[in-house]
Amino acid sequence: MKIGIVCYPTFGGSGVVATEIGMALADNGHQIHFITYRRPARLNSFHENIFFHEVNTEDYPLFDYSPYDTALASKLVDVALYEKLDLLHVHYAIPHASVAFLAKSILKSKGIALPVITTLHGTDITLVGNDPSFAPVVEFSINSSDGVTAVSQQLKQKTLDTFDIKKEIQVIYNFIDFSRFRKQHKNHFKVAIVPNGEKIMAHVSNFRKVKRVEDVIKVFAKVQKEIPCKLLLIGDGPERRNLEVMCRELRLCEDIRFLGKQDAVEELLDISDLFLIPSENESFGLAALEAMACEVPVISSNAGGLPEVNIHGVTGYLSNVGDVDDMAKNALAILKDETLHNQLKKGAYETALKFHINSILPQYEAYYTQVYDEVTAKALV
Ligand code: GMT
Repeated sequence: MKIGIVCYPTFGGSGVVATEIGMALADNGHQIHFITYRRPARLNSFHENIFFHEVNTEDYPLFDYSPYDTALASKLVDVALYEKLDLLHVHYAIPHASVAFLAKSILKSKGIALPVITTLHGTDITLVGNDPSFAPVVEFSINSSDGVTAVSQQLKQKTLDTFDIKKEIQVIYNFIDFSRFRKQHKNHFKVAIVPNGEKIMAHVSNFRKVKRVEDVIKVFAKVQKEIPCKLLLIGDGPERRNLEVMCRELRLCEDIRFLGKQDAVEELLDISDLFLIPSENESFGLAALEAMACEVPVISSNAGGLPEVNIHGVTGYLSNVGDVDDMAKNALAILKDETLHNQLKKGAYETALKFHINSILPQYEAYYTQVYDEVTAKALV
């Protein structure tokens, strides 16, 4: 199939998932056209089946903000027409689902039916999408998509609870590529970070408020009082400055390393003993899954879809949002008991296997075929 993919090209989870899907589909022989304002972060090598179409917005003195939506819609029409796309898959509803509807309507006026699938990722429903300034457009554009997927059962339910949805939503979970995320036993790297054999706790995110990274530091501060350990904070975002101040005030700078955005996250997960993700809201928690694939148990909140990924007592432990005492208690229980730690490492890896790319990708391919057949049949009537 010739598939157009629209996503945010950043390190955010939706962009990562979109890029990984596109690259895996290209390996399976599909022709993939990424359409976005910058080359996606994880799209860093040449592939004969992958094409990238950059969306340029014209600067004009009248605009305080360049009209990206209009430029994207025009580019979608152009790519669909000249590359003869069979299907368009847009990731993150805002603004991609409504822009796809506009492009589809323009193409329809030219006698072309372009099937559109929207994948809902999380904050496009839970945080940004239900804001009154976006909600009517989000609801309309979800209902106007030919196919809709959500990355967890909880996100599907949340979408149905929040909006008046007339479409069937198909749950297709996030997935993991084990050729990249796996235990690699690079102990020389570990020796450089913890020369005295301290335990390593890690957190990966884009440091937005919703991630509650301050809880990661609070948990670490409690654990560190009882056992020698270091904390790796991987990623960057709006909360970083506040977090740095917090580390200074708690006098923890020596033991907490802000590593910024990293391409090879798997190498840092590989040397970690425990992963923390205490989010206020998390539709799935791809970062937790990546840790689990590297055999790292997870301490998380029980928000959103996290209980579908981090299985309490099997892959790590869940606590209520903000309950840093419980999270610290669980972290200490794991780090002090080697037998429990090994048991949870095994549980984390075995659970991650259920989200293997080889099981999840065929679900997308089958759904593409189903939606394509439905739209084509309707167009013939
Ligand atoms: O919140 C992020 O880290 C980014 C956000 C996005 O949409 O870019 O991630 C969401 O999508 C990921 C991929 O489907 C999910 O694994 C994350 O759980 C989800 N984040 C939230 O719901 C907060």
